[in-house]
Amino acid sequence: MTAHTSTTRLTVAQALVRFLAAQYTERDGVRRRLIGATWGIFGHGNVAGIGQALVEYADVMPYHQGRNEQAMVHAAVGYARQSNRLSTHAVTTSIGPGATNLVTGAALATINHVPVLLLPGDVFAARPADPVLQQLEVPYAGDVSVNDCLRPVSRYFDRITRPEALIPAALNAMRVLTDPVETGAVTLALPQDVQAEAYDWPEEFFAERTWAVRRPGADPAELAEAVTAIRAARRPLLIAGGGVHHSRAEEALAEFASATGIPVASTQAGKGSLRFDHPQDVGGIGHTGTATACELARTADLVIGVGTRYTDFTTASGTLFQHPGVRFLNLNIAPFDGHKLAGTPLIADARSGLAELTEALAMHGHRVDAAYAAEYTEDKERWEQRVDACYEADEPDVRPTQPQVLGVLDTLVDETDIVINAAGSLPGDLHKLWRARSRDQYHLEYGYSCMGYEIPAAVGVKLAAPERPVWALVGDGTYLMMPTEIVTAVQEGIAIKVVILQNHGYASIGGLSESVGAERFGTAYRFPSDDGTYTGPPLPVDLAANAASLGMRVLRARTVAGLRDALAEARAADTPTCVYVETKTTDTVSGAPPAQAWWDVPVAETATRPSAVKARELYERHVSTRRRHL
Ligand SMILES: Cc1ncc(C[n+]2csc(CCOP(=O)(O)OP(=O)(O)O)c2C)c(N)n1
Ligand SMILES: [Mg+2]
Repeated sequence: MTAHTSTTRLTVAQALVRFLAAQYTERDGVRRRLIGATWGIFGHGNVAGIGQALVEYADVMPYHQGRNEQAMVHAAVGYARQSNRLSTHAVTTSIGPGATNLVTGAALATINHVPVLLLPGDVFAARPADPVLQQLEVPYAGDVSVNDCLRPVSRYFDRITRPEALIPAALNAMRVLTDPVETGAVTLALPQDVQAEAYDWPEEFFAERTWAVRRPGADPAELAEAVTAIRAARRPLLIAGGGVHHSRAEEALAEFASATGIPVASTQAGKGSLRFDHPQDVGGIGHTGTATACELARTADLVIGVGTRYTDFTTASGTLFQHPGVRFLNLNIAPFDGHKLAGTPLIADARSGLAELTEALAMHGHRVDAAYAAEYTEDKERWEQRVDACYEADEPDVRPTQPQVLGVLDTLVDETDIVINAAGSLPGDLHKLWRARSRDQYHLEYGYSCMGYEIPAAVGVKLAAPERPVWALVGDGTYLMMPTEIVTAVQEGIAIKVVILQNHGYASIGGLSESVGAERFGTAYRFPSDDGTYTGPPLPVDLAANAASLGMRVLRARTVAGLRDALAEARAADTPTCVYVETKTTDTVSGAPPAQAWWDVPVAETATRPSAVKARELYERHVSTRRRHL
């Protein structure tokens, strides 16, 4: 330390908490706290370090008490996504199982490009008495701890083995969290002895620091090439991905679509980029998409991907785009995604890039053919009628189907409501059916499709948007996976709404299992029958009573009419409220329209059971339609 620098003596944990409280982001003239709060579950490895620092600095760093470490990450992701990635939470854990419980949450954050800061405790750096409680011993590598599991799922990983190493590590962590290309889970593993160690920190380390979140514009040559490609296309289709939301490019997209007449389909992460009733919105794309979007994709000669990763659900596992001369133009801030499907890259922020495209095309007065526009307008109208038919419930006194539950909710929400889901048969139904009324109403986590994300994410979303109705829609299997953060919602009076759709097991995987010749094996929540399969009576499990036991107010809905009353009451509630409903099963998985495009789930190449043999024949027919775009 140079003589003229003033210093403050603090522990590493205290210094980190003070540092985090002074970090800000700025974009489009809006400045906000980068780390809005810290979630924590304490044990050895953080109780005396970060735990002590959080009580010492409670005035500058809000704290939330979690129940499960994975759930804390989900809450942080929900908060960050609702904050347009400009603010997030930190998550502190003890060493060992508390730390490894972070892995699933970290993978989810990184895959979805959502920032979260993870602070797992780690074994002693000085190693005075190995092994400590919960320490993994690796005979061939003395520097490995269980926290190394977090390396592949983190966009930045560092282990703070000396106090002064915190300075570059903390700055790198902030750089990655606020970088629109790099962002995801950032892990600073904190050996428990180092957390408690004191050091003389330069005062500048604690000064307020603002991280500008950049919006790079397009390279002129790439822009010119993009304009040429769009002008030459007869049947262009735009696919809006999650990047449109991250960049807050929805208005720029609406202007582009209105000006050019190019139809816009959306991925799970991108849905809501256009309002459902925008003339160019053709709904979800791919395996869970609408007939309108899938048909346009099959015949498109130019696919303009904006902020999309082109997952297998989007591309129907490589079978969706069938025009012989189809080309891809990819507007993406990440070169990695911009080059996918041998596309023409347009590397830029989605909002900047779309605005530049709109302006350049306007000079040519570019617009798609009227016949093309008439074609998708008609198809869009036809799909809306199918949605109406799924939503309608003629008999108010019987159990609703799953789409009818969505239909009732559809009549109650306005543009302020936020609907959260991640796994089961709901993502498919929602992608096909949901009418997104505002840019952030549709909150699907489908990068990792992690059962259990919904309830903790709702808590995080509600913390970021306290005035808005926030709904976690969960299947019964998903509810059982992670109801833990209900307790946090009750403790802190976070008025989330949880809707449990009971169908006695994994309806989605059951349907998939049947289609691949696995005969629904192990997918229903039923007692075993004589042949050893679980096909006996349903289990006497009462999830409504379970939610009530955790402190939630619970409304049981037995009929369509009862559901309407319960959802309306839940919507008006200002305390955490649960609606429990048994859904009626139908011949498709849930009563929604069947898949309009394929999804590759490899089927047994040899089997004795006829169901599998038949499934394989169909599988091979689908595989033969796959294309490699070069
Ligand atoms: C953590 C996790 N484990 C396993 C899966 C695989 N999986 C996807 S959907 C599903 C079943 C979901 O059941 P439920 O929530 O009841 O919804 P339903 O299928 O009945 O609509 C499973 C096991 C997953 N997505 N996430
Ligand atoms: Mg279920």
